[in-house]
Amino acid sequence: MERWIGVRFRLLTGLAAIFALLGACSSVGAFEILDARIGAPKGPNAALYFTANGGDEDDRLLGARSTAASEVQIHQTTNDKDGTVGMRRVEGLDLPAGGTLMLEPGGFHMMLIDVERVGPGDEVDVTLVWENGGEWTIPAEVVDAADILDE
Ligand SMILES: [Cu+2]
Repeated sequence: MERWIGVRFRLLTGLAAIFALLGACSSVGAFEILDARIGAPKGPNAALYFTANGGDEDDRLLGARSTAASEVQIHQTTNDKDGTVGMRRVEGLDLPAGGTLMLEPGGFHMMLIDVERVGPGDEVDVTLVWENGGEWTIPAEVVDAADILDE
């Protein structure tokens, strides 16, 4: 009897933990996406940043799309020797099992090309395409670009 209670309690605790996780972030199956945010665009393009925590298997982010943009590309911010800041397109980004992939200012970002007119407080759905994890649509909040750079 005591043992049965112990097992049942553990099961309930596990379920509670799973529901807490689901409520806190976009987490399906093995890995999770946190803190998805878009810098409010001042021109035709906008940058999306997020953190992805890997699951049991290696994965790779292959690309993305959004109904709010004509195209979504993976970019890396570059710094030339003369101090010029630019960016280049990247084919994909690895998310190792148990590892973390961070898209943040000065590093990697997803570039929303020809994005709709959106401003702080708006939410944009972006579908991320993973090699093993399939397609995930996540909501990304549009925030003031200055707030992102201040982080
Ligand atoms: Cu870019």
